[in-house]
Amino acid sequence: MAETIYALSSGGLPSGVAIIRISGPDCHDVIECICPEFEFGKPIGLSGIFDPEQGNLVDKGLILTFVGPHSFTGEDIVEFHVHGGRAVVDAVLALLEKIDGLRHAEPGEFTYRAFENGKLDLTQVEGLADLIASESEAQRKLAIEAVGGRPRALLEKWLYQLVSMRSLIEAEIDFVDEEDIPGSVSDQVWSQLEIMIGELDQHLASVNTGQIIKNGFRVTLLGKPNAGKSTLLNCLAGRDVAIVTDIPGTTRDLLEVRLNLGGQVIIVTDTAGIHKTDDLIEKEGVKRAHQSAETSDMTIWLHAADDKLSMVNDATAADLLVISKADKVVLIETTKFPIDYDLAISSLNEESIEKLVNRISQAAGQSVSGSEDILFSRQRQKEGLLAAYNALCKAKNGVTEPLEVRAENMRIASDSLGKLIGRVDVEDILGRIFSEFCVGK
Ligand SMILES: Nc1nc2c(ncn2[C@@H]2O[C@H](COP(=O)(O)OP(=O)(O)OP(=O)(O)O)[C@@H](O)[C@H]2O)c(=O)[nH]1
Ligand SMILES: [Mg+2]
Repeated sequence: MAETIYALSSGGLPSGVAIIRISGPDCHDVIECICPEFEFGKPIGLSGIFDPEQGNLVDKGLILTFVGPHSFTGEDIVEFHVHGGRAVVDAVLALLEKIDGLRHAEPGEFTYRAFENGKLDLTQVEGLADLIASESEAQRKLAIEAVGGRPRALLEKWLYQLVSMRSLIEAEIDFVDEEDIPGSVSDQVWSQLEIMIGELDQHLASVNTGQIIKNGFRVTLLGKPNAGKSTLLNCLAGRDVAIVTDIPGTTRDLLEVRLNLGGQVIIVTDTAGIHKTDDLIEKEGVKRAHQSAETSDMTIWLHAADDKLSMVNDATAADLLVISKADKVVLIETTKFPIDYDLAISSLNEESIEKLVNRISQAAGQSVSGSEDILFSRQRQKEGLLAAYNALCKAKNGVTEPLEVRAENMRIASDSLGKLIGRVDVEDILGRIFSEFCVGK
């Protein structure tokens, strides 16, 4: 029988209210022991919490009980909503620690029990982890769809369809010698399979957008040394994140800032100035700058307005060509700069920075357009969908192969999809998924 676990489920202390949650078979005894005025099974009520040894009142709070299996974990659950003082929470936790059969929960253990008891599938567990970690509106929307079970429902539909398709093929294999079977039963399977492959393809195509929402829209600032990249980073962050000097080559490492623009997480990376150098450290910095550019969703090349030297080739490959230090020359509106640029900015001119922020925000928004239909955003999910897609394509295209081989490929696809909801052979990935949770969830 499972042990009864407890933990503080609400956030940092002190707080107005703190929630201590208990799950497991001993909930009834816990209530009897420390809340004798309350009756387990009553959904909610105000009650004193007493130290059973001394008989004194520890705190007074709301008690909620959920009788299993109608609870988050599927087990009996009690929640104490107590005053959020550190000493109050410590005292209540100390009471629980003394009760036989109770132990403190591990990170994610409540959710693990919900999964074990079939309350949540793995896509819902992942959604929950994402919801708790969400920083932007777009991330929240994506995560709540997963918690609500849309990916699970779709995967279950596909699994159901695959089972029925496979049974039709099995039937044809079994009755292959009987002459009165009209036509080929499995013919209808291949057209159904084609539809499923199309659906998988569509969801695979949207995983990248899901990943941008989940991991953030990545913007890399590039340019020659002294172009004003670090100054721009500081302007965007609204604080002094990067060291700024007039010495070329100040920045060597990559420096990241997370912004929340237009409901999306944007990660801006400042880089070392790109130029030819024999200095080992600078060389490494330039290499990292290029690597960051390659993995970004948007690159911005800064070219200082007072830099009369020619542009570096990389500039033209950037998504946005920005003239920086525009205050140094009378550039905005009046003179036309000798190169085609998208925007001119100056760290001394807030309005110009605002314009750049709008351009970034616009690009980020475009990168996730149509995101309402995105159900999958994790690498694990992408790999599972892709494995299923490949196996189904093999099954469909293997027209010269025996039916048994084609049916086997469909089974492989089922297994890949089953892994995504946690139905088959997932011991190895459980640890990774549940390690994302904090204690109390
Ligand atoms: N007048 C003016 N000076 C600026 C502006 N932006 C940056 N600077 C100055 O230009 C110099 C270089 O700025 P940084 O932000 O360190 O340039 P960087 O591109 O990060 O340089 P590295 O890290 O060496 O590659 C500093 O002295 C800044 O104060 C601007 O918009 N206007
Ligand atoms: Mg710099």
